[in-house]
Amino acid sequence: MSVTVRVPMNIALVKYWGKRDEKLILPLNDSISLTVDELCAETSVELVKQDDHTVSINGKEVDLESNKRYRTVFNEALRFQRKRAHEKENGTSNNNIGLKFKVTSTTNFPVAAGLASSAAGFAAISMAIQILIGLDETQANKVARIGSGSACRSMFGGLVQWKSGIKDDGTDCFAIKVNEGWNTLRCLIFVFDGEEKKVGSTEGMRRSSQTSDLLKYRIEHLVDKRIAKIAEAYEKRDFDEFAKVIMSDSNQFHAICLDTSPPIRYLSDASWKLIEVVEKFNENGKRKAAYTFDAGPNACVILEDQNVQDFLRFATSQIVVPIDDLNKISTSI
Ligand code: 2P0
Repeated sequence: MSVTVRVPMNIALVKYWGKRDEKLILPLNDSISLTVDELCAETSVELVKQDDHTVSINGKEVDLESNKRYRTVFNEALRFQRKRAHEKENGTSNNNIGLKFKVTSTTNFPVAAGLASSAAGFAAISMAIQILIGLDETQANKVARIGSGSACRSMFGGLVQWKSGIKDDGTDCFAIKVNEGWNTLRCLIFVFDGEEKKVGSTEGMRRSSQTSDLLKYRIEHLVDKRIAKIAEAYEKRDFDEFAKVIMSDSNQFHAICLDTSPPIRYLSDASWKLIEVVEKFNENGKRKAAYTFDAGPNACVILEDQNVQDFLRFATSQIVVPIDDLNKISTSI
């Protein structure tokens, strides 16, 4: 049997940065994200008779020796399956013994552009496996998370919170849906650079959690308040407050990267130009657009539908490079 799912990416509004356990991928702080419906990974998973698991992404075979997380994900899923078989039938039968996962995945957005493709990818693998071998929701969420931390937030639509938990075994660490239905929200993605980032998230998080005092301050004093403010603003459809918190947290995340030793710089001159454009667009009256940047220079601008055209016109008049050359991806949330 083959199972095919389509799973969207998500963009963090209050960022996850730092792990309390690198093996189980347990974060130091809660984070909250928006699921971006139209940017998806479409993934088929089957269990077949072959020598080893295989993964193909956009037609390219993945080397499972240098991308070890896939094997971790498959082994954990099979462990859950064995556990269930044992509980149900006293360990007497497991029909899938000797079978290996065959994963075929395509994304409708550039994988190397730092657009959280791994989040959509691992969430899709995990959801397909969930259906294929019968995992419960908590198990599937864990399987996604150990593939890529932020993947556990892609398993729901709308506004999603990933709870860090405090337990060492991670049983209180999972994502939950907070709210959905702000149907007029849109997300514009500006791809300034399609190259892989110089400092990967895993290394960047490790460095920041070891050296940044600002990271500690943010976790102790700001993250929970910001998540509550985002949830409240979303509930009230208060875009002005929503945008204020999103931009503060993005800026502080990049300040933490600079507060890291050696420092990490993810934003480029183009990113800064975009920040200036959004700040200028928001200058008079209430905020109508919010930028947020992950571990790379590409921008995600969140706005309400009625402001998209105005923003694009304004941005085109401000940015020297024609907007069509920026690989703009317009999508709904
Ligand atoms: C986030 N990022 O909350 C933050 C903001 C990047 C900046 O989650 O090591 O690929 O697999 O847990 O999930 C990127 O990190 O890292 C990320 P792992 P992941 O979206």
